[in-house]
Amino acid sequence: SAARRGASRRASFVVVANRLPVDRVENPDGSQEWRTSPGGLVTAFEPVMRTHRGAWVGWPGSPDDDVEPFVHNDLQLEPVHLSADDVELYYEGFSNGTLWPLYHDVVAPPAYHRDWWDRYVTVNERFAEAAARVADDGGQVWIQDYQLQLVPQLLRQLRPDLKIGFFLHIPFPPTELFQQLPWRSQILQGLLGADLVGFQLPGGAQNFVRLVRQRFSYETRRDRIRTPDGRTVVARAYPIAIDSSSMHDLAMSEETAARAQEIREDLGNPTTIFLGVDRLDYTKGLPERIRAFGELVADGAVDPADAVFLQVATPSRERVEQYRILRDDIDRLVGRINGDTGLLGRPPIIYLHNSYPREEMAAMYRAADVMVVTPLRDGMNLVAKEYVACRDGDNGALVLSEFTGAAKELRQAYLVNPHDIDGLKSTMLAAAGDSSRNKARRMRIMRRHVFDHDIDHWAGQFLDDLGKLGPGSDY
Ligand code: GDG
Repeated sequence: SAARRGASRRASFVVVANRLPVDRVENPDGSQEWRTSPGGLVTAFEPVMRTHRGAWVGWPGSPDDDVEPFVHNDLQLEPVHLSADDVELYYEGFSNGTLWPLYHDVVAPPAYHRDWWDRYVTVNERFAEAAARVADDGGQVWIQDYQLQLVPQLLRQLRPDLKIGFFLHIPFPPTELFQQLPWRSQILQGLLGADLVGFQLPGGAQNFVRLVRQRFSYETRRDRIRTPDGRTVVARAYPIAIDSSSMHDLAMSEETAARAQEIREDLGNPTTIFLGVDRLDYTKGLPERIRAFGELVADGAVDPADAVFLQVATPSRERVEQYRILRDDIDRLVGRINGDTGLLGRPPIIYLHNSYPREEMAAMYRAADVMVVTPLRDGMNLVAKEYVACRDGDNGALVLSEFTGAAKELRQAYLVNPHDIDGLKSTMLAAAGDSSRNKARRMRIMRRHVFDHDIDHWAGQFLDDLGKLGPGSDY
């Protein structure tokens, strides 16, 4: 394997994230190896990792597993140990049972438990110590996401020489909601340890600055905050993107074209394929969209002999109570609709609770006539951008919730309020029935945006700004 064990060397660029960008896989002969996990972040950091001496600090993905630092595909990996208790309290508990619902507009009720919080602090300390060990003098450290909001401050205490950046992948909530958090001041102080705090949307950055001003009376000017120790913290939006050209190339390959054709045939060659692709998460608006489609079939507006809804729901956070409830709700809903309105061999909804290789996802995007993305709240939503990147000709339509970050960029999508079932129904019909000319025009504009603002552009913008800030700068 490409892995090399041994003592870590110091790195001038360090990414800190809950998970390492690798998964342990078992070979048929029982041996194990690491494989780079699919997903954008690794790709985003690859160029920087290569030009700098890069390292990645994160959890290897299984509890109670002691992994030594190792090198995989030229990437230096620094594992952070999590016990089964850590996973339960810090990850499933505080991160996914408190912060995730709170930051997504409390679409599910957040739970506040002091033992979850205590463990969140302990684990954040562990990540900060690992980053402090590996970062070279004056290096740059980029911390990722809601699981690690205390790391900026903890790391600054250990290593005041570093330039520290933080990026939040999920929404930063309105101030009224954030104030519910019993540990609101600690979280804000944690983030203020960074030189640059990045958000998906300007609104999130503004919420953060306003909270800091209200709670601590720090001096703020637009996107800048002065801290009492004389530092400047900048809070700004960096809408995340995808590796558009590699996604496009994958979708345009002959293999993908053939597979897309096969998928259409397997689905009975309907005129219209509606597609949904989501982690099975209560923020994604799955029941709303399924209910709306079910009503269209029941009303006779959509003929199951002629249209199908393909829903891929990737298993997610299955040990968290709310996720189990959601899964049962969706099972019941899909079963009811297919039972009530399906024809022999033609269930209106094909529901797949599974995850697929990138190639298969690209083929589904290519096969789909209408992509339906209806989260109740979503920081960005990469699926919407991936669909756009996978289109070529003049067909294809994107139905997109107003409550996604992506809706601020993809203005030519068929925008919709996912709480409004009638609105969902009419928008899905409008998208399916629009003229090729309109669809082509909308798609062309969105495609240009997705290609001009790709993942390299995203990482470049953030790191350029970070380079200008921090210790030794007079920004
Ligand atoms: C968080 C924020 C923000 C899904 N199923 C499979 C699969 N996927 C891939 C998609 C896409 C990614 O997972 C999902 O990204 P999203 O952005 O849609 O949603 P979250 O997982 O909630 O991500 C979100 C994002 O972070 C980045 O900042 O946009 O707002 O919530 O890339 O394609 N990929 C494969 N098989 C699957 O079955 N290979």
